[in-house]
Amino acid sequence: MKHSRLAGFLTVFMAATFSAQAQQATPQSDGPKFPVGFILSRTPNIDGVYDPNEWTLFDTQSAGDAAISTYASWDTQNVYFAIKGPKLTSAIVYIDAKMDGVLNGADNYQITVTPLGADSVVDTKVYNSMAATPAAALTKAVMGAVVASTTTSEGTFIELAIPKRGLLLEKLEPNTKLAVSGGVTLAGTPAVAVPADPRAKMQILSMMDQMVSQNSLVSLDLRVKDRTVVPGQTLSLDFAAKNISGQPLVYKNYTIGGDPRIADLTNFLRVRGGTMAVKDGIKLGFSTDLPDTMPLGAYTMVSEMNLADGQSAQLLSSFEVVELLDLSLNTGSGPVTVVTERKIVVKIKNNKNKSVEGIVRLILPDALQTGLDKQQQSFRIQMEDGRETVEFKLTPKQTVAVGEYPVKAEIEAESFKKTLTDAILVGKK
Ligand SMILES: [Ca+2]
Ligand SMILES: [Ca+2]
Repeated sequence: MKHSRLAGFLTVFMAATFSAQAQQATPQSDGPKFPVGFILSRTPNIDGVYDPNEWTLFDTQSAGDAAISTYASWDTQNVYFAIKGPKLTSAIVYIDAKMDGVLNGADNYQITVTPLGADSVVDTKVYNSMAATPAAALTKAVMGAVVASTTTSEGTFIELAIPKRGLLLEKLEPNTKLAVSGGVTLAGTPAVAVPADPRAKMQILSMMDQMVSQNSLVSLDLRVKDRTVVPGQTLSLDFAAKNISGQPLVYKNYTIGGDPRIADLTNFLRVRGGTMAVKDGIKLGFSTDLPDTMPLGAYTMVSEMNLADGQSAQLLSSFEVVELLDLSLNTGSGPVTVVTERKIVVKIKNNKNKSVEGIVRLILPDALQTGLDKQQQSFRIQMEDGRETVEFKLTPKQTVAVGEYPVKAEIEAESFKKTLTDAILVGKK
């Protein structure tokens, strides 16, 4: 690795040639401080295991000697909550999706997790307009929530994923806001709820894809062209650090790399220390080729400047790894009769920043396969977010028996391969 002594406003463009190195996690206690109420985009592993690289803390309450910490996270598909505390028997999360009051509108959710442990059940109720009691009860299936919790001698940790459709949200994106609060029931007799009514303590959370620690010496900034990437794609970022302290600023080093969850999958760059003149700074181009096996989800890149006096400034920037293609299979509605034509449609969206070519194969039971106009078709989508519709025509032969038949569509493009399944009903003529 080449070390550069950076004097003045120097731009160093780094090709993806840096060897990957593991990065040490910064202890949260004396690490950089981030503004409260902003939630960074990260996809946590809902396994009941606490990992500080998955969560943003937004509330702490005390329960006797113990602390109860409430965390949140988000990605384009889900909002996530976590609660860490002493031994608990249940947890509750309130969400006011439109932030217009917890008893106003049909956007008010009470999500209860009970009992805790392997048999955790999520129970969701919707509080409706002007009603203090739940107007409707949703099951876990309707809400689509997923929960995991563990209790050890140290206490209980709960992780909860709530899909956007469960909250009737069209999109989750930067600057989406939700009013939320969390509460728990402490293990023991009598059962004590902390706080008594979490709805009195709603907090507004803003979804962010970038966060900078609070400090008055250096401003960290980042430009990223495309935060949504697919496995195998190159992630390119332009970092900038500027001295805003009013006097020459000595720094020990400046590092850029993936958070500890992905540190061995991304490049790591360490720039040796130096001095930034007043109002002067450093610009760094950084790129990293994500492996084809890159796990899907939202992760962060961490850029950190360690200053001479032991302080550090940190910038956390999220990116989300999505599948190469978004796909859907539509076999039409209602039964198809023999000797009539039915369109079977595969819709494809390209999530890559380059053109993608592939093949769609339609696989039906033998009796139906011969009624297809084509067995397979190729497609090519030039642009990112470009869409293509691949259409097959099925005309069941006279001899096909009435009944339900499985339909499979195999889609292959580059190293991506996926099979969609549906069914088609052949009815009486
Ligand atoms: Ca976890
Ligand atoms: Ca409301």
